[in-house]
Amino acid sequence: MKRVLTYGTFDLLHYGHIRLLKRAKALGDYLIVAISTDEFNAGKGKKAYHSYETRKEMLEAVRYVDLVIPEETWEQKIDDVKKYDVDIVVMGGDWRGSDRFEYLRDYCELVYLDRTEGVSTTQIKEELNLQEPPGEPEPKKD
Ligand code: C2G
Repeated sequence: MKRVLTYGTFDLLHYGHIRLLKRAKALGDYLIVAISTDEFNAGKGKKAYHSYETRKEMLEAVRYVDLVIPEETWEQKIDDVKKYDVDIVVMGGDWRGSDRFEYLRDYCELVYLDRTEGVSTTQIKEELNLQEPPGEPEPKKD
């Protein structure tokens, strides 16, 4: 039983996330996803659209995901690898070579997967913000 672990915020779940999860699961038999809590995100200067509970609920509905746990600190990863008997930590390529992950090579395999181009939570938020809110169009100013 090969156990895989990945970390992320997974806000406004999109096909880039799904493809990451699908490929991560394909590397083993059991996939654990540690999602950033709202408090941890605040520490990253990020505010997710969906709460931790909602993001957890959505990930638990993804067929590739076997367990969702909270990511509360940068420092918990070694404990996670030991506690869940993890063989491989997987992250998207934007983390390739990062000090936040490279030290894990002493504890497990570390795999970076290419990001899916053309989609990101930030881009979705920006594009949605550009749309007129539904309802009455703005009165024409003469
Ligand atoms: N991802 C991807 N392709 C995209 C967008 C995201 O492959 N188009 C991957 C990211 O590389 C990451 C995962 O999906 O591995 C989750 O992305 P985010 O929710 O943006 O995660 P991030 O903010 O990078 O948080 O401790 C690490 C952090 O929690 C990672």
